[in-house]
Amino acid sequence: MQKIVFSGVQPSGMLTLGNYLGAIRQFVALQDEADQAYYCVVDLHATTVRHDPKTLRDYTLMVSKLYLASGIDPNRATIFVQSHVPEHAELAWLLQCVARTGELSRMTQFKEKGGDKETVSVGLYTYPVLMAADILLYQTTHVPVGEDQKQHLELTRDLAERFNRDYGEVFRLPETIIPDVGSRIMSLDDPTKKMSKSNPSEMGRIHLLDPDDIIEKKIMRAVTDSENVIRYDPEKKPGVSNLLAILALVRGEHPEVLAEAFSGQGYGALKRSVADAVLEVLRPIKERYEHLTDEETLKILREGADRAQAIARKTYREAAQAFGYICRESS
Ligand code: ATP
Ligand code: LTN
Repeated sequence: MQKIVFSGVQPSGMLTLGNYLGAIRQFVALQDEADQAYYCVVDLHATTVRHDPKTLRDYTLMVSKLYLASGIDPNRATIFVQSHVPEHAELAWLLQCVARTGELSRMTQFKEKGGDKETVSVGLYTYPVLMAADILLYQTTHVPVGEDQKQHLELTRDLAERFNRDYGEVFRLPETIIPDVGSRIMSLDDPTKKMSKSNPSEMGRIHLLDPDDIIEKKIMRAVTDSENVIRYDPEKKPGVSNLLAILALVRGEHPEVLAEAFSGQGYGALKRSVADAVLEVLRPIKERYEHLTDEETLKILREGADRAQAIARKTYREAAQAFGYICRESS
């Protein structure tokens, strides 16, 4: 069976070190292993909360460039913008008629983003169904994501299974790939919360394009604890463990082993090593980003959308036909 990888990132802000270590690094590794890899900039998802149209356009281009700068190769993977392939919204509608309000009400991310308020958009509520459509359109076998997306992937499998059972075998059930370490990089100023690109606190996150001195400052000021003992214990020592996890990921080592190596040293030494490692891993990304033009990025996105749409259209038609919508053209 072919290995088909799909994943997406929202253009809802500047990408963070959490996005890179939790998701994008896996995207780069998987483009070589997979028979097909699709990496989408999910702009339809980014409009489920209040947004500024101009900022959305800027971030859409910026995230696309950061995909390229991080090492995603348009010759090995298909990079595209979600709204350029309308089948995503079309299949989402069909799947909204398969999904149940009960299962969407149980989505923890919806609740965390204010789902109890009457003023949140209907799009925020149905967002996991759009995500299922993204994945199922490409007959995806593997979806690399961070820990926070696990529940959405379970819903995707449930919807695919229900559709296949009730209307005929159209969709493949995807597997989730979540890294053991790095699936949840925590905020630097509040290590009990996830490092998130849309959180108002700037000091909690490292942007991939932050200048070196700002990165150093954010890491050197990271919240730890008063014990001054280096130990990997995410429950009891979330700040120190987060720094160890970041260092381990960047160096390709284990956080427990690193903790041993740092034993007897203070938090200052650990922070210095983390800062140096992060600066080194981000340097080539920043350099490549500077050299990418809007024109060449837009060309890659157009070609990506053409390739993606050819596959998406085929799956959508199969699903629509199985569901009872008659075809406009004879296919
Ligand atoms: P937002 O703050 O707008 O919700 P986000 O920073 O959580 O955004 P997404 O676009 O939702 O980012 O996520 C893109 C990918 O990055 C997803 O696979 C997600 O699981 C992963 N990811 C996001 N934040 C982290 C983090 N702190 N640690 C590890 N992975 C993360
Ligand atoms: N919901 C995800 C982004 C996302 C996604 C996808 C990830 C949208 N569609 C399909 C994997 C596969 C998020 O907020 N991180």
